Amino acid sequence: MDTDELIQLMGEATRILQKRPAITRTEGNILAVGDVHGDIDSTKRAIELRDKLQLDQVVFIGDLVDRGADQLGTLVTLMRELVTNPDRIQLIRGNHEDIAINHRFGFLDELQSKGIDVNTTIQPLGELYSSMPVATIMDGTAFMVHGGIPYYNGDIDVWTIGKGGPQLDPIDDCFGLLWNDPAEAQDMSPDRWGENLRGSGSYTFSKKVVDEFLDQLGLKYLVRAHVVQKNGFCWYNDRTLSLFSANSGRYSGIKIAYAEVSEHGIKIIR
Ligand SMILES: [Mn+2]
Repeated sequence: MDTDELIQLMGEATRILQKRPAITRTEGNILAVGDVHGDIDSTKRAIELRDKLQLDQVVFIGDLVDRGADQLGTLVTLMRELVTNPDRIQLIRGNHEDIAINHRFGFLDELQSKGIDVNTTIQPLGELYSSMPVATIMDGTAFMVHGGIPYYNGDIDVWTIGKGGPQLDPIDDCFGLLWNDPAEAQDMSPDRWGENLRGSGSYTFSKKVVDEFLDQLGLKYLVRAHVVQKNGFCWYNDRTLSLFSANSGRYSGIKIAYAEVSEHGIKIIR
């Protein structure tokens, strides 16, 4: 794939994602996928599993690029599927769908090494990221998001949260959705909100926050990603499922997991 073809495909994907709200609605039976980080085999397998299990959609919950063995191939695979079968795939933004993060964690280097002109690609890549929804809600069932619950004090109306720009900033209202973690993931036990070892404006949230947030939205589960899981998944408490779906490059040895999510509940899929 050359630079022109990549920019063309990114434009087509951006136009589809721009029509979607910041927080989408998800219905039916879906396959939720955690971080793939450039693992093209896991990415293709997730799409195949959607079809084999006759699910309605595959929902990638962010961190599509950086670190892995074939990040360009992974993003191209996802964009082609989006363009071909838009009703059967969702791409939810992770904290690595960010131009500044891609500078530091490998995606821009990989593009350059594959002969892509990074200078002309940066702007359409940023537009792609800016067009991505930041969470999805399955009514009565689950809030699905890369990081977790954004910091709030008092009341929160998630429907007012907007999409982010090409680079995420802690003042963006979607920042916490993409960066925050359950307190249990960092062995912390704050009453509600705690510091987050990732720094940069991120927080950890307690089970009390999870209960309050989900109950307010009439949901049962928080389905998120963002943290490496040796076994591919982890229940941090009875309502928070964390998924990790990459095992290429530095993540070799990880036992990948996905999750089938429907109104009937959650089932781990290998
Ligand atoms: Mn992440």
